[in-house]
Amino acid sequence: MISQEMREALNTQINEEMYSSYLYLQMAAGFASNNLPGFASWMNVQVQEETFHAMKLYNYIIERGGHVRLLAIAEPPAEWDSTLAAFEAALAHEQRISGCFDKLIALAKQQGDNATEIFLQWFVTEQVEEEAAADEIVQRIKLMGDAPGGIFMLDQQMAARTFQQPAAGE
Ligand code: OFO
Repeated sequence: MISQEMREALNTQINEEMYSSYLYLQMAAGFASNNLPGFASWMNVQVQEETFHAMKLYNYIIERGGHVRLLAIAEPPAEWDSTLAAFEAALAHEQRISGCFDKLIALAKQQGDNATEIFLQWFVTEQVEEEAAADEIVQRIKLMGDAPGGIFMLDQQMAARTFQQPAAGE
């Protein structure tokens, strides 16, 4: 069993992950409308990843004998000024999510909830990758500067990303 406070905190994190999914779906829609299908495809893979994160938390709460309560998902911003601005927002968002997991782990430690602490370690590793992925694209866009056709070349590379379903137990 997990404590009521821990269950509520994990439940809130499901909502954060669903918001992440919604945020990236909105970004995907913006890229698709701006004729950047590669960026849209990259974001759609991100949507799948975030849904997977939410489901991982959902399954854990149930496995530990808790009840899941789905909360309202906030409305994401409607648009961003540029491709760079969207990825800078994605990076800032991932940094905030990393902070959420740090707080959840602090709570698990405080409660002596070793199982939840170990469970949450997966997300800590995942967040390192998530931040690095967003940061890499921010840096690539910045390096490209105003190079003619640069954004369209990068768009073709972005299309290569696919969703890798983690192995069972991950
Ligand atoms: Fe983007 O890692 Fe979950 O939220």
